[in-house]
Amino acid sequence: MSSILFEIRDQIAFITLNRPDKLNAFNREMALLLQDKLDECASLPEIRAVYLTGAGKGFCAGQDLAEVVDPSGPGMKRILSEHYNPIVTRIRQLPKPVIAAVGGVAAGAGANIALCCDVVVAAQSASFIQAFSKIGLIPDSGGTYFLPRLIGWQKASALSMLGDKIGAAEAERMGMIYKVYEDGEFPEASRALATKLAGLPTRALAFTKQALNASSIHSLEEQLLLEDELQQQAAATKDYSEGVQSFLEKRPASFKGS
Ligand code: T3D
Repeated sequence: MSSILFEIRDQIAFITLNRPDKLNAFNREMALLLQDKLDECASLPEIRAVYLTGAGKGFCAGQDLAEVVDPSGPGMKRILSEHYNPIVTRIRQLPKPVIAAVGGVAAGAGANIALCCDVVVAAQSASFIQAFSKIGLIPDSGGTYFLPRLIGWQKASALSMLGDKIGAAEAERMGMIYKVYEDGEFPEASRALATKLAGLPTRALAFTKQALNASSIHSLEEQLLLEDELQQQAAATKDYSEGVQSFLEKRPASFKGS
């Protein structure tokens, strides 16, 4: 069985981290395969949203710790530069919305890969752990970038150092994630959200993502210029014409992602 399951349905790419007996911890094979699948998502125009989840009871327990002590394993340098950094970069640069559907524990790199997605939802019983300090590491996979921006410096600092386990409801309260669903509702509700994202004007969402990516390093003046530039591009899309036309005709819009 492959460590990544991949299926395209109704314009959504469903990517499932699939090492359930290890809580979907990343080994090299899984990390490289995920990169391939994200590339496929970027290149196939029929894909308009990506749904990233984990098989079984966990989302992802971060790095497979058995692999780090394996003398034939990739080693720390390659784990970051060839596994996690390219995954996070691909997710942030993918010109389509990526939803992380966290159905169980998300720890270490698993937590931070979830948090770099565009929309993060979780089941009530899911949890998030910056597990790094427990084994003498620092938060990677963008943790030191995204976490303070999501929940503020103080909470990010405390969670990174203490490695507390945060339940989904608290994560939602803190602004770490978008929404929590009851466990029974979670699969259907999170897939419905992916369906909604796939039906929105895909190019406008891509421009929105590009603007948000840039916002943390830009001055207000630079950001206003970028918004102007991207808004011109959005206004040239067919979906923009359809959005305006459907409003004037008092009917639901039918966006095609073009
Ligand atoms: O060199 C580097 O490491 C650089 C890369 C760093 C990136 C990172 O992600 S560092 C952080 C790595 N992750 C962790 O430290 C988390 C380790 N896991 C845990 O602390 C716990 O498993 C959890 C809190 C996530 C969940 O606890 P629990 O009690 O629900 O499950 P469990 O019983 O601990 O785990 C179930 C199985 O999954 C178990 O296998 P077994 O005994 O049934 O055969 C466990 O060993 C396995 N497992 C869970 N996490 C990992 C793992 N196996 C390998 N690596 C893991 N990370």
